[in-house]
Amino acid sequence: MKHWWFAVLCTALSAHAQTDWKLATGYRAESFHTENIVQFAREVDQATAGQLRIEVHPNNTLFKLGEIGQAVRDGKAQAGESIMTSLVKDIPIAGADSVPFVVNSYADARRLWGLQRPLIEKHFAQRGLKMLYSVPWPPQGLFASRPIRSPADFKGSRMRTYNPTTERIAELVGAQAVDVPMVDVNKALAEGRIDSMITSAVTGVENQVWGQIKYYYEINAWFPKNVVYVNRKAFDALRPPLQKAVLEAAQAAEARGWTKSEAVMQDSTRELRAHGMKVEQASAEFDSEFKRLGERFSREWVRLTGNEANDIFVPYYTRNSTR
Ligand code: PCA
Repeated sequence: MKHWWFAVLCTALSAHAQTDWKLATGYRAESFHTENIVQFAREVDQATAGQLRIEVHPNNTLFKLGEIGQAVRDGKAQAGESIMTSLVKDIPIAGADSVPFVVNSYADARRLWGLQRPLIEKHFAQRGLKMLYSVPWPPQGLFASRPIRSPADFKGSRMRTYNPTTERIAELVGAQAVDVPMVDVNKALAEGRIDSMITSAVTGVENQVWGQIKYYYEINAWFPKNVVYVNRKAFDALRPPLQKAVLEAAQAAEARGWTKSEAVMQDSTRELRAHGMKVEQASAEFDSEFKRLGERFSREWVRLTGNEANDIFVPYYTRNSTR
């Protein structure tokens, strides 16, 4: 039989009942992004003395990467992580970090994020979401099974794509676009379904691409970001000290994530080399032809996105980037 004090204790605790959030992500548990989210959740748990628990569901297990934004808007999961470019159909300005050859360094990427952030916050708020933080993937390089000297070398080959930028690039170079989620790249390679892809060194390492892919060109094409957000109603339902704990942990996660991304870039490039891959700069010919394609992409993107593109790129280019 329960003691009377047990009932009293339960009543006292229910004043600060535990809230549970589910956070959905499309990347593996071992991904540095996911590890960062898990640490964010741990910090929230500690700062709120267990009053807010965030359960992280990695690897598309709760919702698939492309469905997470809508699921969080609908309240089917309280929180989620998306790669920003997966939201461009609904929020075109989310694609600003995947326009090729705008950003060449983490310093540039930070500056771009500073300009993009208020717009992302606004669009998220309009859709019932609260943006928490954003962390970049390492720069996007070119993986290829054969040496690539000019964009013409892609003709008739199959290029793995993961967003509208990579799809358009495949089209512009005359390759067949093959959409493959990040977590299935190793499988697609083993099945011989792709010849090349543009992604980060760490994605190459996670998928152990060295069996089929021998070349990695450090073209630093763009620095795409993942963004972590929560359903606005779920956030508003928290008492103010809990909201504060979430925002503080989010700020720490963003700072930690950016540092980690840069460290991961270096470690992964080293690992590709250690597995016998040739890590090279692209030839001058490739570089100039590819940059021309990049310019064409930028013009198309600005036309499609309208004024908000200028809100970012005019101030961005007013101060010189490292490009
Ligand atoms: N890896 C993810 C997105 C960008 C990156 O570096 C992918 O390849 O899908």
